[in-house]
Amino acid sequence: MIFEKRIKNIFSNLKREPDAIIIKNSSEPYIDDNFFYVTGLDKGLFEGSVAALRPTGKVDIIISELEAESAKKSNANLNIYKNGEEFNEFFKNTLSPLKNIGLNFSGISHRDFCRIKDRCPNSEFVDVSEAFAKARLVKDEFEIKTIKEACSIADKVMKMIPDILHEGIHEFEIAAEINYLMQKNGADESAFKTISSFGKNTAEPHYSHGNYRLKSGDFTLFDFGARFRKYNSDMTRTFVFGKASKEQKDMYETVLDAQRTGFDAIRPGIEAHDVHDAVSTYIDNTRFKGRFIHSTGHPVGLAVHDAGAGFNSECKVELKENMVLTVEPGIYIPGFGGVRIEDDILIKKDGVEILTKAPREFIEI
Ligand SMILES: [Mn+2]
Repeated sequence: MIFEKRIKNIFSNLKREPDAIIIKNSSEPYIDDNFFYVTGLDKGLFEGSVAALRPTGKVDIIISELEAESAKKSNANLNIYKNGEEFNEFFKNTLSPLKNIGLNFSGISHRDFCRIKDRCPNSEFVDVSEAFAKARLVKDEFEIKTIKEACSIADKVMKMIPDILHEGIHEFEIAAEINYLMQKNGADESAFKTISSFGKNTAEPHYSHGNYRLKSGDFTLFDFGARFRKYNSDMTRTFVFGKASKEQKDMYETVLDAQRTGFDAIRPGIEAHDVHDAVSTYIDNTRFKGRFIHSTGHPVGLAVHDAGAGFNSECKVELKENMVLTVEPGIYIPGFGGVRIEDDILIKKDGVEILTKAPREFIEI
């Protein structure tokens, strides 16, 4: 069973095995995505729910009646409560025998932590967030298949964008189209707030969208992803609307070459910063030196920025087969505009498989 394997793997990342690991969801948006990682559930909200993981790979979940039907799709042992009293009863029974409890310090609310501490005055608590992160970096077969679906939805939508752009359209209109088209093509929702920026707004890497209207000669930048069964994709393309200037074309070609440098550098055994160093050195050797102002990429999975890692010059994560990450160099010139090209890749034995396939060559619309 795939989830049993995931849970055993999480425990194997710990020097000292706790008696159990407790995942406790708060309310939206403070839901720990590890809950879905260990139960395999891909529908439902599961606010307030608890998952207790054992070193044997078994998992108990405590959920309200409201989500009992959804939870049955998991192989977990279900404890369904009808009221607060029953919840407390289950919670106490699960927790009271535990001397040593692992918690995901990156995913639990402070209030929940205090409550658990109150209920278990004699237990010791250890942070197991790193163990979760480490396990989740390397994707299993099911995860890869699901991420590929999420990538193919985003891809399909990216390919439609040039046909829907026209002079005078607002940034927010295209953002709305993108979100609609992703859902229409099978996404559960957008993976994060869609970026649709034109003109000089493209120089802000995390701009979302506003009421700017498209003019001839503008850069247009679209950064979005689809969420499919809780797994995400994340991709970016930059086009020029109308005829490009030489400067725009140069920026684009430099970013594209920098991305290729990144693809070529990636293989199992190197450290993430090696990829970033290769890409940033490439850009810094051009006249766009210093204009690449973020990390080269990040892991993608149940979270868009998965496992809390960003691949910058300090990141010592060793790259392994079956990791999924983005490669997304960019050049940003304030007051002028920016170019970013972002794709999701799967690390293979001898290099990369690019999962997002929309054309990467320079496009004038
Ligand atoms: Mn990204």
